[in-house]
Amino acid sequence: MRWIIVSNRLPFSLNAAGEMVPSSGGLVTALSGVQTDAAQIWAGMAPTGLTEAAWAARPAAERQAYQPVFVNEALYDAYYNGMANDVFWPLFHYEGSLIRFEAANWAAYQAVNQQVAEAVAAIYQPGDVIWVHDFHLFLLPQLLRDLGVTGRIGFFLHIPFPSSELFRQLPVRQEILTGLLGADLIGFHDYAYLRHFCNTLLNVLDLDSNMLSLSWQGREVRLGVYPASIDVGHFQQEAATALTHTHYARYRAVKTYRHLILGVDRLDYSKGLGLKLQAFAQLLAQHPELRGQVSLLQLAVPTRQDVPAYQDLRAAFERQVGEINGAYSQPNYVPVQYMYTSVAFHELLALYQLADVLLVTSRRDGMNLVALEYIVSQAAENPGVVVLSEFTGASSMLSHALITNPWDIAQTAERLQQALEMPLAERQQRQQVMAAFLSQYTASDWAANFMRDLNLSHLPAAVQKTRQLKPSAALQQLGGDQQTPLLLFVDYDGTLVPICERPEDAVLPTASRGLLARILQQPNIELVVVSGRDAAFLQAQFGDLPVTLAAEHGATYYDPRRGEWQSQIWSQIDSWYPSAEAMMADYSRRVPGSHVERKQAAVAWHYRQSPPEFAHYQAHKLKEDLEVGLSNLPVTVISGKKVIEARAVEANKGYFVRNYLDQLAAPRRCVAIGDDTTDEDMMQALPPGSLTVKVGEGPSQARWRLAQTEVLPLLLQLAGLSAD
Ligand code: GDG
Repeated sequence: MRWIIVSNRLPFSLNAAGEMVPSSGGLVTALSGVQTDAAQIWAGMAPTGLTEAAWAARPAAERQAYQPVFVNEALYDAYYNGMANDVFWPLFHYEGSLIRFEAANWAAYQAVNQQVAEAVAAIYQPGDVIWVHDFHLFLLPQLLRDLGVTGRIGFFLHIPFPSSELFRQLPVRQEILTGLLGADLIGFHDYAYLRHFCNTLLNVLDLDSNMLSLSWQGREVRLGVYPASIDVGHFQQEAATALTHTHYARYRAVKTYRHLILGVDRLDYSKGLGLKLQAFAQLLAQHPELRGQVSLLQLAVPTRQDVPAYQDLRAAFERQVGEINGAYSQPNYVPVQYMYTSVAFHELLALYQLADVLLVTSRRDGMNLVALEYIVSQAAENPGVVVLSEFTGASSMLSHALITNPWDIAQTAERLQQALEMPLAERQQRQQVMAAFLSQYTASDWAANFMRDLNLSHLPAAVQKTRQLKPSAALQQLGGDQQTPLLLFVDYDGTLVPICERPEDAVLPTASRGLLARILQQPNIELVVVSGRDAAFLQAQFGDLPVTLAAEHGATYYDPRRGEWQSQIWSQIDSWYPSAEAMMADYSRRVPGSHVERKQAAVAWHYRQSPPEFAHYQAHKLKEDLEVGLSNLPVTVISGKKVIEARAVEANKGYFVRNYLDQLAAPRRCVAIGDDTTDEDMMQALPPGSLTVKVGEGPSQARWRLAQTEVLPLLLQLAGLSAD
């Protein structure tokens, strides 16, 4: 098995000498920390300066490890800057005012995703697992499916997933979601992001999920929370090297003040650098004794420098640095030391070691790996303190950091003071807890957890354990003695007739009625229609055809030989029905568009026409109310597609079929055909060797599957008739 990792960029750039230089950034840090035995290929955009011809001349080992995608420069710009950076990045970081949506950029985004999908599909081999990363490639999972990839596809989002209130502003919201749903597993850093995603699915696609998985186009899509981590061992090992010590000594020599607060961020508005400076300025304003004693060293890594919003941000930030330094500088003391650059890895480690406090004030941050790196780089005998924004994914993991709301400047200033004054014992205790956690949860664990769940996901092929049935082969599959009479249990909606938007429109077509009449003229064949519909509806459809009708999931049935309906209910319906009905009536007053359906042995609350998110929430509440209020009574509470139903315990297709079979004197060759989950009970109740058929998509225990349009041809074949 190989892993094909796909991200926007490959994890290296080329220097002037044409050598590969590892890139920095959160995604690369997380992924390059993963230790695995699986062979890996990394696909992504070719780095600047690499041509197709130059790539073909690179060593074979490189060409096997990476699959560069060569995209036209203007197209790349529209996809990357125009769409990813000007739409998704601000939207997903709650910066609505910075969003610039343009149709041309969206077209470029689609085109580049398509190009990447084709490059990946070209190297894909059966058995490979594809792991797609981040917001540049939202469309990739479904595009890969469209190109015939049937293997496992995982998707991990490195940035937050915003509240559905915000996501819904996106003009291409449906396309993004359906693109993603081509994956078998979609992972997030934090539970809140997963929650937002599930609400969004409900609001935009009217898709219900239980936060763990959902069913989409006959496949199961799993969902999960996998906070990213770092290669802890590598950080600890490199922190102890001579190179790190050299950098440390150099910085230590020029540290003439007592305390160092460190910031390490890309110069991005999501990182809250302005808020950081305000908090630091407030600390100095309120604590004159700290002036000359504490300095903030901000490493601001250049990023997206050609985007105007980033140029403005840099100018504003530098102005703010100037103002603070103007106000508080002293000879030999610069309050804010600002480096607009990235530094070498060992130099970064030295800074982590030197700093007394790491200050992270992100306005939003998917995770923030810098905080994790700082923690594992601390010496146990004199560790520093992390002041961490509560709007980072990392704040859920780093329980013993000093958490702050970065918008509350006074609070952050106070946290800084608390960090600077924190006694050694408390610093050690906090550090110990977090370092111990991280030593058990590294980047490899992150990836292993994700991959484990991805491997558990159902492949489209695995769902097909229920095999496709050709009507002409049905009798042969059924087996048994040809003289033994046939007994067919057949569901109505979605099986004998297609599902209709309005249930009252699902009447039995005259042509179908004619075919059924022909089938029923054959000797040794009996048809039982088992449906959730009420008796009156079924009677209206089948009229005087000699069909046994089981209404309300078998609560009552009509025997054409006797010409009367018989109840199957022995329990006390009155013991629960009025209360269930009253509770549902109460909910239908609260939830617009919902209504109560009263049946003989069941009462149901329907909310198909209601505002999805609110109705979904109320449905959960109603189900709970019913379960608590009706506990120990002979009733089953079921949640179906946009319906909550309370039914007599006997109103169950499996229960009905079992009783029906018990009454028979002689054996039968049995067949059950249905499309819904309630039909699974019916299939389970049949004797071994029966023919069980699932209609349409979705998981099922049935041995066979076919399309709704093939149900009548199947019945004809079973009756020994041809379809014409
Ligand atoms: C995205 C999400 C999420 C930084 N400066 C230098 C340098 N770095 C390295 C750090 C760290 C990485 O870059 C930054 O990672 P973060 O996680 O803090 O942030 P993003 O780049 O925004 O990453 C983020 C992440 O993806 C992973 O899913 O946590 O929320 O925004 O590893 O060490 N490395 C070197 N020199 C520098 O100057 N060598």
